[in-house]
Amino acid sequence: MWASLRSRQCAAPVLRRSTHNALLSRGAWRLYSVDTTKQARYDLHCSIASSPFEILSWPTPFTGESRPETDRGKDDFTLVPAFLSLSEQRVLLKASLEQLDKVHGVHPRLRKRRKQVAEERRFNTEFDKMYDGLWDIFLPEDCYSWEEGHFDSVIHHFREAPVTSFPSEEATLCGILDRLVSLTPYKREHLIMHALHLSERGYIEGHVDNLEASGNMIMGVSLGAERILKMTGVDEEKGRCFQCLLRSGDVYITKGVMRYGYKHEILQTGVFKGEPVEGGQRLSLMFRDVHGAPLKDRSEEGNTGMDINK
Ligand SMILES: O=C(O)CCC(=O)C(=O)O
Repeated sequence: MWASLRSRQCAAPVLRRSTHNALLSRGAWRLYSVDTTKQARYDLHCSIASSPFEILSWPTPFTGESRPETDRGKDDFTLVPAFLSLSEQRVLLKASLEQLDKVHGVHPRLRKRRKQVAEERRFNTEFDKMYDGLWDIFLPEDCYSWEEGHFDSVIHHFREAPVTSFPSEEATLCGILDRLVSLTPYKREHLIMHALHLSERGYIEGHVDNLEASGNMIMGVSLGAERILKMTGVDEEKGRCFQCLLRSGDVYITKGVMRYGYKHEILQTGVFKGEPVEGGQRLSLMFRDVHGAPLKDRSEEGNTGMDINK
């Protein structure tokens, strides 16, 4: 069922007949990252070392000046580094892993293995030091049953499940979801959510999400290991390629040209600005708007978070 979210086809024909051009032309978003702690913004062509973007190829070089042929699509990719605090990440990760277990069930053999791991961790005094952050929540690879990915699938070594609601939505989790939804121009009831857990060996090949299955926007929340998101232009965007380093707690949003005119890909391991990115288990929570979703009325909103969608 979830394969239907994705396809390898290029998107240009739909761009031309897109009903979402109104959104594309609003031009309100930029290909920048917003650092919520430092209030910093990085443009794609920003050369400072801490920028989370790396250009791999771009036909018209950046000069620092804004030019339409250089800037096309820049408004359509946003990265919000460190949007979720560690405690928020922990709550969301636990809930998402619980949801995956609920949907797929846990084989008795894996239950036994998980018990064994819990015991080992209880008696390992080094464990707390070794696994700070989120790593006590992820279990070793052999505690999960992974899908290998069949021949036409773009995802390999993963577990995936739709999320209509979480097994238990207490106030903290609801607050986190509200904050995430506040980054989008849609209401929660108009967003399709799913959780995608990649094993250490897991990766996602370049693809454009199925045009029929959802609308103009895709938002991803990264939890766990650092991974590289590679964006490669197709058709009119061919020749443009950049990558973005996703860390735990980061949120990225693609729409318009970046949604329809670029393939997105999550690498297993890679090199970002000359530094190796080792990979590891990662869980992403993905949000997509349903076709025809109305934009929410901003005047109705409470102050739930940061609005990057102006
Ligand atoms: O995990 C991600 O960030 C991307 C997921 C993805 O490519 C997909 O669900 O189609």
